[in-house]
Amino acid sequence: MSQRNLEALDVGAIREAFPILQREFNGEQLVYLDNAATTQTPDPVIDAMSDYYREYNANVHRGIHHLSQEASIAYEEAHDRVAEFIGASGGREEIVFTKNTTEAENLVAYAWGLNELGPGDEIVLTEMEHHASLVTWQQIGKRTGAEVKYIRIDDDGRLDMDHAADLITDDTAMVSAVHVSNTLGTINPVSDLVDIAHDHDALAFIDGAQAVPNRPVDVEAIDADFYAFSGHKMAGPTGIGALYGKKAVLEAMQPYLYGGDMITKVTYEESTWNDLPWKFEAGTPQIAEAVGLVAAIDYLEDIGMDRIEAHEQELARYAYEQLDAEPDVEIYGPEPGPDRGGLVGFNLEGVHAHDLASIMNDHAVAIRAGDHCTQPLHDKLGVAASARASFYVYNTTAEIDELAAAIDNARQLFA
Ligand code: 7TS
Repeated sequence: MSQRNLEALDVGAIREAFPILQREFNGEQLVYLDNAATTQTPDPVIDAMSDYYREYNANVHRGIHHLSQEASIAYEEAHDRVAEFIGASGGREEIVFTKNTTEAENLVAYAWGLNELGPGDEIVLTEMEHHASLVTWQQIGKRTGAEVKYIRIDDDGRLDMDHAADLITDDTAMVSAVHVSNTLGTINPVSDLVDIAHDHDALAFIDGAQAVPNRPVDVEAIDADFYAFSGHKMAGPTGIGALYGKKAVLEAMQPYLYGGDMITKVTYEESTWNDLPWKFEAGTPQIAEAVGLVAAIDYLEDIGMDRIEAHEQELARYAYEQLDAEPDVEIYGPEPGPDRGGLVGFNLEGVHAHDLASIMNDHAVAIRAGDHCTQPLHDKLGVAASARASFYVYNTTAEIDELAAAIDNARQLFA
């Protein structure tokens, strides 16, 4: 991507929409590079949620009164907007709102996995799964007798697709794979994985927590049976995520949570289930958060998902090159290119990632340090922890220079 494209995105103007970026610590302006954990929230999202509480806060699907009607319409239409955003032509029936990506994984694991899996079945994951998927399917495996297998990664942090082709067989019932690794930055060839899964009549679940915020995603082009992401990683509020599911697959599934709103008819003996997606949305849902998520989607689409992707690729390349020039910095994951997303995980020799993050924090540079909920992957990399800088639409190359300066600082302190 050219520099011109980067400039085409007016980062200065974008930053003005994010009040939190003005914060200072120890007299230094915040440099927020922990976007893979959670992104910051722009004024239009804050305003939309504030308007909801000021103007039309009410419970949904149960009131005849004006406020409930307005809230219900906004809440229902939020499903349509999410469907449109990720290319789900089935509309609201294919979008279930959840708390986050983790809950979407659990919904499918409980509602589909517990009922459908048994001894002899296999669940295929990748070695770079987030705990949200890894721990969930591991437990479902233990409870059902299904065996969990892992597609290997190579030394560059890419999936070994030959191994995937060997591992996925007619015994495979579910392939669950991360779209973009939150630790390595690898963008996986998920539509190829889905094709292999379908060749063997297995279902495919794609964890899009690190993909939907940063690039155009078309779930039907990927052909995933399930696809999940979180609002708080895409300029939206916490407390809301979405599970996309193909209509026929969702229809065949039992509910996950029982209670109000997810039923059609209830007697003392029996209950029948509501239509999609409400069958999977028991109880009072995240109404304000759904309103906020729509505002976030509008905000991101106004900028353009392709431009956001280009901006992040550029920042990731810049950061990679800065860090790669340091002989004592080890970077994880593939080299910059079309299959690497907007984050860089690394370690500075002789300095624990937590100490590094703490020194950076003294300079108001916020990064993540730890295992990033990928402990088995860290075991495989041979480290207990790593540091990670992750970028979003409001980050600049100047902020990456500050990251590099803070690394210099840490090196001197520990020398
Ligand atoms: N999947 C991936 C790939 C993720 O990166 C995360 C969160 C999740 C699932 C879970 O998302 P949640 O919204 O349900 O929590 N990843 C991170 C991270 O890298 N640092 O903090 C959270």
